[in-house]
Formats: sequence, C-alpha cells, structure tokens
Amino acid sequence: MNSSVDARSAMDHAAPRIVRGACPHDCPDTCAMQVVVEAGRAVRVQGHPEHPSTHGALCRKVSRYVERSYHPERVLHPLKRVGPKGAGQFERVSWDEALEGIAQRLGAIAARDPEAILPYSYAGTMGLVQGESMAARFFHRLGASLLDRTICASAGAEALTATYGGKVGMHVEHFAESRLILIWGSNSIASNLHFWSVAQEAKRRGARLVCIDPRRTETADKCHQHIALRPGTDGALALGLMHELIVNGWLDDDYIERHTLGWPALHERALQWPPERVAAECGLDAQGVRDLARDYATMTPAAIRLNYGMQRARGGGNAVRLIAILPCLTGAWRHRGGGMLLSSSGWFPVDRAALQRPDLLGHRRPRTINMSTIGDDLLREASPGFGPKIEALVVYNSNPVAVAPESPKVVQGFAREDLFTVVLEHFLTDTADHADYVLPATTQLEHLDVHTSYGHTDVLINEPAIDPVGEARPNTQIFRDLAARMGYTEPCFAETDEEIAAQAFGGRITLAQLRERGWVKLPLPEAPFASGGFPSASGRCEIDSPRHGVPDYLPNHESATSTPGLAARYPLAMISPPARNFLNSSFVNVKSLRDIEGEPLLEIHPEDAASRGIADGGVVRVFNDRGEYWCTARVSDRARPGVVNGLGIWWRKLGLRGSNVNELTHQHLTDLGRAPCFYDVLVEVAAA
Ligand SMILES: Nc1nc2c(c(=O)[nH]1)N[C@H]1C(S)=C(S)[C@@H](COP(=O)(O)OP(=O)(O)OC[C@H]3O[C@@H](n4cnc5c(=O)[nH]c(N)nc54)[C@H](O)[C@@H]3O)O[C@H]1N2
Ligand SMILES: Nc1nc2c(c(=O)[nH]1)N[C@H]1C(S)=C(S)[C@@H](COP(=O)(O)OP(=O)(O)OC[C@H]3O[C@@H](n4cnc5c(=O)[nH]c(N)nc54)[C@H](O)[C@@H]3O)O[C@H]1N2
Ligand SMILES: [Mo]
Repeated sequence: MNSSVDARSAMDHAAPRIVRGACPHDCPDTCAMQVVVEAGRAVRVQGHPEHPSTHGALCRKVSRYVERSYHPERVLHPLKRVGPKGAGQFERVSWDEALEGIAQRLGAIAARDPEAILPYSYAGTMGLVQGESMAARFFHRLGASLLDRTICASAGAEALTATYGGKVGMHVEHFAESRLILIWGSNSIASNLHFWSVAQEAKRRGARLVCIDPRRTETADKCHQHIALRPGTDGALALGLMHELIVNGWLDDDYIERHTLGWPALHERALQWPPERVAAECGLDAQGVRDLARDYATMTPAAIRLNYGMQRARGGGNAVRLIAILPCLTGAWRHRGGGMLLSSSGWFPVDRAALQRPDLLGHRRPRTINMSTIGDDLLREASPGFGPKIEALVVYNSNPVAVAPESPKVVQGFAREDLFTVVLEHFLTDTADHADYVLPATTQLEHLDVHTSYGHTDVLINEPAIDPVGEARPNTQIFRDLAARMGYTEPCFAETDEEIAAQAFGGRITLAQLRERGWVKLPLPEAPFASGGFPSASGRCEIDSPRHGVPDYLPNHESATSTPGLAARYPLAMISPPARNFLNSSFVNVKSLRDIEGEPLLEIHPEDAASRGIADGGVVRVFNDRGEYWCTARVSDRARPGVVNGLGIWWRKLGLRGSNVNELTHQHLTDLGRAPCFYDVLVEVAAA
C-alpha cells in the first residue's frame, strides 16, 4: 500500500492514493485514519493498521464518514433566512453577500457593545486548527463575550487538576497488564472502543473486569461483574472503598506519607462510610462493597478507567476527586499497569496562546458566559450583574439546540426574533434551522488539522484528502474572511492553516515530524507517578486541595433524599447516555446508522413498566416540570429499578413530536467545573 502523502498543492485527481487522516470526533480514541481517494473522490476511510491504539479499526459510525461527507443533505453554499425564526427556510446567497451581511450586523452591534456578541462552539471537531484558532483570534479581536466550554468534561477536569495538578493518567496500553480493571462510568464498547480492546487483552491474560454503571450496558454484559449503583452515588461508593482499605489494613502507608497531602482529614470522613451505609445510599448490597474493596486492594496491579459519565451529576467533581485518590491509598501508581485514567489531555504541550491569541483583547476583559446555561442566558435582559443582552450568536462545531440542557428554554432563546444567529455547519441541524445565515463548513476530509487526544498520548495530523465539497470552506477560512470584512489587519489573520498548525506545539512537535508517519508519540515516563511527582503545586496528590478542601460525597440535585417533594411527583431517576451509533447529535442524520438505532428509546425496568401499564415498543411520554419527551419504551433490565435510560442525542426534528431527551434536563451545575448535570434528573413516564 502506498502510504505516501502529497497534499501540499492542488488535489491530484487522477491516481488512487491514500491520505493520512485523524478522526476529528469528540471521543477519547482519536484514531489514525487512512482516506482512500480515487479520481479526486474519497471512496473509503479505514483505521491505520500501524497506529498502536487504532490498530486498523474504526468504529462503525466513523466508517460511514464518507457517506456523511457526501450526504445529499450537506449544506453546499451559504444560506440566508427567508422564513420565520426557527422554521429552517432559507435561500441561497453568494459568499460575498453572506460575509458582507454578517460583518455589517456584527459591526453594528460591536459599535454599541461587542460583549453582546457570543461565540458558541464545542468539539464537533477536536482539531486544534479547525477548533479554537482563527475563530478565537476573531472573537478576541472583536472583544466578544468569552464562552466557558463546560458542556462535557469540566467537572472531571477541574477535579483532576485539583487533585493531581493536571489531566494526566495511565497510558492506555498498560491496562493490558492490569489484573483488575474497574470500568467506572464508561460504556467503553460504545464510547471508548480502542480502550476496550486493551481491556480484552488484559482479560485474556487473566484480569478481572468490573463495570460500575447504573445501566447494564453492552460493556457491563462482557465484564465479570456489574455494579449497578444509583446515578450520582459514586462518591459514596469511593468513600466506602476507603473505609474498607482502612479497617482491613490495605493502605500503602509509605506511598501516602511520601506522595499525598491531607489524608488524615479524609481518613476520618471515610470511617463514617461503612459498607451498610454505602449500600443504602448507592442501592447495592453491603457484601458487594466489601468484595469490591478486597479485589481492589489485593489484585495488583489494579487500574481504574474512569470516564465522564459519572461526573454529570451535582457531586461529579467531588466523586472524581475521591476516585482519583484511591490509587494513591493503595500505591497502585507504583506499577505501570496500575493507577487510573480519566483524561490524558494534560500531557500535550499545546501552545494555546499562539493558536488563540488572547493578547488581541488588549486591556479589555469581556464577561464569560457558561455554555451550559445558554437557555437561561439567551432569555436574560441586560443588567449590571449580567451585562448586555445577548444580541448575536456565532455557532460552530456544536449543535446546542439539541445538546444543551433544558431545551425548552434553549429553543425559546434561539427563536428570539431580535437575536442575530450565524451557524457554520455541515447540515441543517436543529440549531442551523434557527440561523439568520448558515455557512457551509468543510469536513475532516477537506481540511488540514492536527490533533491531540484525551485517551492516548499521540499527536496526529489530518491532511486534506479532497477538495471542499460544494462551496464549503474550513472554519479557519470563514473567520479569516470575516476578519478581512471587519477590517482586521493584524498579520495573524493572514496565516494559513499550515502556519497555524506549525505553531500548535510551540515547535516541540513539528509538521515535518508528523508527516513522517502521521503521528508522534509523546515522550513520557512509563509509570508516571511511581515515585510521586504529580504536576500539582506540592508535587503530591492533593487530597486536601488549597482551593477545594477535602472531597466529600454530595447527593444529586434531584433525588428522593435531596428533593423528596419532587421525587413524590417524579419518582424515576433518568440518565441519558449516548446511543452507540451516534456521536452526541452527529450522525443522527446518516440513514444507515439511524436505521440501526431505530428510534428514540427509553429503557425502563420491567417492574417500573408494569406498574405504569407500559408495554415494550409502546410510545411513552416522559415528563417533569420542564418539559415532555416522546419516545418508544424498551422494557428491559438494562435499566435498574427506579432508573430510566433515555438514549441520546436525537435531533429534535428527527424524533417524535419534535422533542429529544434534553426537554427534561436542567441547568443546575456541578460542584466543580460549572458543568451540566445531564444524569441528575427526575422524571415520570406514562404510556401515550
Ligand atoms: N458511540 C459514541 N461514542 C462517544 C460519544 C457518543 O455520543 N457516541 N460521545 C463522546 C463524548 S462527547 C464523550 S464525552 C464520551 C462519553 O463517554 P463516557 O465518558 O464514557 O461517558 P457517557 O457515555 O456519558 O457515560 C458512560 C457511562 O456512564 C454511565 N453513567 C451514567 N450516570 C452514571 C453515574 O452516576 N455513575 C456511574 N458510575 N456511571 C454512570 C452511563 O450509563 C454510561 O454507560 O464518549 C465519546 N464517545
Ligand atoms: N442529555 C444529554 N445531553 C448531552 C450529553 C448527554 O450525554 N446527554 N452529552 C453532552 C456532551 S458529553 C457533549 S460533548 C455535548 C456535545 O455537543 P456538541 O459539541 O454540540 O456535539 P454534536 O452534537 O456532535 O454537534 C457537533 C456539530 O458540529 C458540526 N461539525 C463537525 N465538524 C465541524 C467543522 O469542522 N466545522 C463546523 N462548522 N461544524 C462542524 C457537526 O456537523 C455537528 O452538528 O453534548 C452534551 N449533551
Ligand atoms: Mo462529551
């Protein structure tokens, strides 16, 4: 196979060739892709056989990336709204007309107050170039409001930073050597497939796999043991494990003494959590808690693959802190096959200042808007505490109308007639339907990018494989064009994507290095904390953090204990983890994948279904004070009693009665990191 790449000049339209790519999606795996191009057209994407963690395999949805890129409904030219707000009625306009119209409107708002303009973006692409580079420069130069990008991982991120000093953990490949793996808040088969391959290798070598998840996922099916705790009770379970480590003398006192800070206070707290109390709080049996602690302490090396599912609840940040402390108490970090991994993203030396140029703000200090409360914030009037009313939104790499919490308010906000909205997209999503202008963006096949990962430690390059489809332009080009229309003349607005990519790692990883194989592995120690050396200020695992104190268990915002009145009316807890064949709300419009998922589903335990007269396959109304969501009931013991699983995240317009699961979620935030609590929700369900 010819794996040499030439993407420097115009696309070669004759010879079949293989172009080096990287999967752009928000997933820990960040796979190395090969794009097969024939006569200027991409015909197939495949996993790179030599990239260690990808090992030749892409997941099913990304295997359809070519189908998605050439989708007949792809937005191919700029569009301008002609119908009522939100109706999705547009006419085709030229790039000139669109850019001029947008620059004029943004310019007029900025002349009054640039903070009335808000960028809204997340990880539609994880690329450092097509994500926050030229876009951030543009908004910094403009002086627009800043966006706090909290929608996914910020509770866990702040928790890890408070405890270890950064988003760092085990190397994924070393899980193959673990003897016990706790797969905690992770449906690895669906959301972290290439970690699952490593876990399978460990299993073949005799490791025990334990899944800690309220839902009996396909991952739980394939583990030796499934611990189906109540949503949001992970902190209590971690304290219970500590209790058992203490009373059974399973602590590594030497590691604790040398490499942690503040254990005595947590020691006292953990002693208040005997297995019986933990079992009552988590909905487990006490012997199960004891056995788990024994296995964790005695099956060495023990590793934890923690994932973001367990931090989408009020106490998510504290729970991550408590779990991150466990391998310091047993000294699991002494082995490269021991310790834990939530995110590896902190290992990468990304030069964000060069990419994003916050210096363009000058002396200005704009307010920050939390993306997780966009529903409320779009409906707020100007006030001294809030600042100006939001008058304009520029959305890229995100579909907030589908994915942000409490969508009844998000929709109401986006439907404001006086709001000016620009959406850079591949498709007419629920969000794009609310735009005044939709601008066609390129997909990963059509633009250059460089990628880090939050599940492994390789930097990858993505070369453009084909010419842009239709009139699509890369995000960078769109912001470059807008900057020119606004009259911005700083040299950074003239930089090419290649010049931006070259600055991403401050010269420590060059494009030439990346072009040798397609990826570069970071040089890192094998067992990073075998002798301490955490990236915190003290160099220790900070059990007692100067900013956040000693972690504790915090019950959910909505639960039988914290809000008994609410629980009387809405007795079922709801979580809404991803459907396996979608990527958040991406791919929902790819028919071959939607056909596999079938329809929006709510898993409900047979006992809860029977008491409500709900039949498998029947349409149900799921509701609370915020809204109602219509979907199909799947009566199944994948749901534990008292908990329903609303699999996400459907496009509203492709769901039943134009609703999706975020009709029911709320905008209360997590304890740390200001993140949404998607899995901390009470509902009731009725047959429709
Ligand atoms: N196929 C697929 N892959 C994806 C995504 C996708 O949409 N589809 N999304 C990507 C993105 S953006 C992210 S952030 C990651 C998300 O992947 P993860 O970080 O793994 O997080 P989730 O999928 O939200 O949840 C993982 C598991 O946690 C469980 N869970 C829910 N509440 C709790 C709880 O309180 N405690 C515990 N212990 N478990 C709980 C859920 O049932 C679910 O099975 O995956 C990425 N990969
Ligand atoms: N109820 C519930 N809600 C959730 C979650 C949940 O588990 N339950 N998960 C949450 C999580 S973890 C996350 S990360 C968020 C995800 O929320 P988002 O980051 O909004 O992710 P997507 O829904 O995948 O939407 C990304 C959009 O970006 C577009 N896009 C992709 N590449 C490009 C590009 O190069 N340029 C431009 N302009 N656009 C591009 C895609 O077409 C897609 O429409 O959702 C959150 N919402
Ligand atoms: Mo996410």
